[in-house]
Amino acid sequence: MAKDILSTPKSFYKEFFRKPDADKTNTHYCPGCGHGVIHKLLAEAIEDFGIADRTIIISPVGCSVFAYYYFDTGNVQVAHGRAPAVATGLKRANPNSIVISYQGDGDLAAIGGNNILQAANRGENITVIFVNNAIYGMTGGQMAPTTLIGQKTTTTPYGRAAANEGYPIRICELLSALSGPVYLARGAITDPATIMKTRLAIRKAIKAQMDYKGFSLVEILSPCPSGWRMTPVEAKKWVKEQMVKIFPLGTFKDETKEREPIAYEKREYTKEEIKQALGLDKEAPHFSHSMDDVKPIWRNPKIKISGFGGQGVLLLGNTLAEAGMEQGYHVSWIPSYGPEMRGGTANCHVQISTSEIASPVVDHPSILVAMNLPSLDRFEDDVVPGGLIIYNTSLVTRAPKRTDIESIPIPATDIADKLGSLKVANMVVLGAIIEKTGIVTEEAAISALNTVVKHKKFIPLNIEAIKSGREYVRNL
Ligand SMILES: Cc1ncc(C[n+]2csc(CCOP(=O)(O)OP(=O)(O)O)c2C)c(N)n1
Ligand code: SF4
Ligand SMILES: [Mg+2]
Repeated sequence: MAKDILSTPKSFYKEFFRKPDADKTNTHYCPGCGHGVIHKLLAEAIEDFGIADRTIIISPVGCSVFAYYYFDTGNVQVAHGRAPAVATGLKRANPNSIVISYQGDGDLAAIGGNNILQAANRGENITVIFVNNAIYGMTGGQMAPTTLIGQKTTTTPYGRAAANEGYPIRICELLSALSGPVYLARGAITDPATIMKTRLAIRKAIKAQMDYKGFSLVEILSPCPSGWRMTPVEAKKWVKEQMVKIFPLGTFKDETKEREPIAYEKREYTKEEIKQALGLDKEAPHFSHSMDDVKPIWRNPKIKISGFGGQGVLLLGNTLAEAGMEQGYHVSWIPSYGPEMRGGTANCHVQISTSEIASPVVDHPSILVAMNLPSLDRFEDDVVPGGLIIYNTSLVTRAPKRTDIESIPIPATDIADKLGSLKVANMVVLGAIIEKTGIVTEEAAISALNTVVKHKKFIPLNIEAIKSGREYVRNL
């Protein structure tokens, strides 16, 4: 027995080779943290059920973000709160997989509150391990939806007050009201007896999924000594004496016996049907183009387009990518949103390539478009030697400092203003790109506009702006 308790489950890595630092045998969790014990209970269940090869564990944002260091299973890392949505996709694409969404209370009950509600309500055949430590552990101890009344956190320094922050959300009780879930239980890991009950609950939840019975969730009250500013012993005691009062342990729903297994419709599609469904069966407009005619440094260009939110940088990138696609190339386009909308830089990354694109990220562009000064300040140094910077002199008040790049100054906003709308400054720049580099043709760009511009009545003005940008660069 002692050997069993101390041994490493097979679905757990013995050494955490994915950890970037030299220390490959210790977890990244704080002493006394509950995540480690919960990981072990989960790993043991996966091993005992013999399902490691078809299990996918979803680690979200929070202290469990690095779950993939530990589990020798499939792993997917997802955006904050979105694990139930990703789990839904994974499960529906492969109903025979075992999908386990491993989420903290901030992740599941705050930012992902609606995600979990909807997945549970749909009765998705997934298992959720919900680690409730009554706080945002990873970010230093802010209040979570499950924080107790009176509990001090960095965002409730005087203690959570119901009048101000409302009451702790009881997820098991809340989900019990829905018809979708088949199994809901709450456990803890404070002493051997509760650990054994939690162990059983985890197994029951996974078994429900294996039997195609529907949505299962096990909430586990888990100590966070660092977030709570307690010793590991005090933290355990606090779970037992305080948390359990608000979050009683037990089974809240168990319909595993009564429920009929979900009968997934077996759907197999031919390649042609898939193409048809995705609209890829139609002949795409094709414009002949050869990258050989492009100066080597701009061939298969990696482009970064940056400016204020509202300057149309995303649309410009989209148009370029679409035009590249219409010329028969592989393309990628990824936008970067964020606080930029409030005054920094919004940017997008575009690649147009004769070969497959491994990663859409453009860290070192061969072409940089700077629509405003912060964009030039931020990205100038990243441009590859010999690369091109096109900058909007209407707003960029300095020339690039680099001497190993080419640059095109163009008063895009002023030209757009003369054409009647500041909004087409992006298309003026597109014209400049076309004229200077030839990476896409004007015909392909105009055709692309038909796809990317929603209101077709603006297309003629956009075309005029492209032509103006070309003309400006031709006359430089
Ligand atoms: C979209 C987004 N918003 C906010 C954050 C910052 N953030 C990182 S972890 C976290 C809270 C995690 O708390 P919880 O889910 O309870 O996990 P724990 O660390 O307590 O295990 C937050 C808000 C983020 N990474 N992404
Ligand atoms: S901060 Fe809390 S939840 Fe995160 S590793 Fe440390 S003890 Fe665990
Ligand atoms: Mg938490």
